[in-house]
Amino acid sequence: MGAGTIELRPGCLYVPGYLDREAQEALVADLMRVVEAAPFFTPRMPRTGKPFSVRMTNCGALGWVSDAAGGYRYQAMHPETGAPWPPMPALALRAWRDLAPEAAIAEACLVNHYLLDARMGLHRDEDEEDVSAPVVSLSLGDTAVFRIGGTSRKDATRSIKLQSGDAVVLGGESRLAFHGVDRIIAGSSTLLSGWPPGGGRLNLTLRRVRRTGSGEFR
Ligand code: MD3
Ligand code: FE
Repeated sequence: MGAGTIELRPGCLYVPGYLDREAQEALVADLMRVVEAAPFFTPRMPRTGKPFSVRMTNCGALGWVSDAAGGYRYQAMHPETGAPWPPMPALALRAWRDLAPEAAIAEACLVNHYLLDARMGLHRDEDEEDVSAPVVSLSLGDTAVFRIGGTSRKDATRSIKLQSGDAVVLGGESRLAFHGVDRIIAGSSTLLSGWPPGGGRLNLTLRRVRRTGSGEFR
């Protein structure tokens, strides 16, 4: 745990300024290539088909997708192009190794794009078979007002601002905590002035999805 790391609640580590400006710019350049191969899509709620306000894509072996017919799931192909997801940027994998050194290698990197009116309601991440591994989040661009509670929807929540370059590691008791993004603060960062169109905020979440099998490379 670095000097600047703050434990927001048990298992929830907040690392402000984890990526410096140069690393943030390099990661944005990598993400441009990811999005060329795997364009952003609009996920939809299971059954109702209500669209998310956040657009998403993925890189790595598996990607998180959701639509009315199939619901929340991980799959190896883009839901619209049918192509396999592009590889994870080396910088993202390096962050995983550094921030989740005990975990098996990350299989999925979900890339969320928030335009200024996008938000993400309070939810739990429970579509992964392996919830013993943490989730690692990297924020780029405009600041998000992020909310995290406990493992029950009724638990008290606290709010923190996630700025460009900040990392969060969600493990242990916090792995199944409720969390969401209340809003994006317009004009709070210059990082995404060139790309993606509309600027806003990008968030990467790196995850282990499957349990590690015997003899599997890690
Ligand atoms: C707390 N993304 O993609 S990242 C998501 O900023 C998601 O885009 C938000 O929630 C975003 O599912 C939050 C921080 C985060 C990620 C996973 C968590 C917080 C978490 C898992 C458990 C508890
Ligand atoms: Fe989540």
